[in-house]
Amino acid sequence: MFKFGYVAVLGKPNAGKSTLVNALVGEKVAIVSNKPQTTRDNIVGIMSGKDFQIAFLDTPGIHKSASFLDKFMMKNVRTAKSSADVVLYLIDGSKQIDFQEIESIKKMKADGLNVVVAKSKCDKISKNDYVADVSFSSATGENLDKLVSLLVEKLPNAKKPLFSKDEYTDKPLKFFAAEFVREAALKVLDKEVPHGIAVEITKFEEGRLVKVDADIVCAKNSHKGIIIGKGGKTLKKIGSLAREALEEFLNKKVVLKIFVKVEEDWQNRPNKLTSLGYN
Ligand SMILES: Nc1nc2c(ncn2[C@@H]2O[C@H](COP(=O)(O)OP(=O)(O)OP(=O)(O)O)[C@@H](O)[C@H]2O)c(=O)[nH]1
Ligand SMILES: [Mg+2]
Repeated sequence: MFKFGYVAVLGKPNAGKSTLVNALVGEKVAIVSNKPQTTRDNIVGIMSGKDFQIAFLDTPGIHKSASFLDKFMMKNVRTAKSSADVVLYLIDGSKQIDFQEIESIKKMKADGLNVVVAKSKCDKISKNDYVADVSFSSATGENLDKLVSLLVEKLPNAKKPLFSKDEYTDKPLKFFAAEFVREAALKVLDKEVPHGIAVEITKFEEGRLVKVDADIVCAKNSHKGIIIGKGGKTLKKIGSLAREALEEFLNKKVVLKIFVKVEEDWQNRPNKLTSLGYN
């Protein structure tokens, strides 16, 4: 019998959710960074097997809401949790056990959700002795097959896959252009600066070349100078990293122009959030 279903991938910021989804989908559908709160939108990543298809919902890491942007992110987590057939909860295996987190997993189970708990990053030294359903590593691939079988077991039966075999995400190319710029900014910048960034694509023209204009929107005037850097050095670095990632993704040459704009406190302005696609 064929199986199809949605699996919401939940966990704290930095637990390794996006890295896992990319590893299983086999394409980079979600950006990754060593800084928390990288993912903001729910992103569908589709894994097609011989007798199953899983539509993963990569979600933002669970954290306390401070801004309207945080609220938007946590709303995404709730939507994913309530719409999925299975919740895959990731515990960061490289971090100490968090008892509050264990309580919230118990609550999800008590609420009747179909939960698989997996411990990530098993290639790293662990001080976390929580016994999960499976321990895995996206970095080495260890136990990924076991994790997938646990999920498939819990999926509903279906007549056929919902998506075609070559589909792997629900997002348009423009979304990835914006995300790759944000990923490059997360790589190059430090402290609170990258978290105060949003990226808006103002031009996306696909021909023999792909021409992309992007605005990096930052929340404070003082951040603008940091993002541009001395003689434009930092922005150049962000631009070339983002261009390389986008070229690899699209398999085409890309001409990318980036501009930096200040929108004071955009994370707390509902209208601005909407125009940036966070709604
Ligand atoms: N050693 C090791 N590192 C990993 C593994 N999986 C993820 N990481 C690293 O953990 C960090 C966070 O990974 P992400 O995939 O962005 O984590 P996330 O849970 O999506 O984070 P948010 O989007 O912020 O909620 C990155 O630096 C990854 O390279 C793994 O299996 N082993
Ligand atoms: Mg993520």
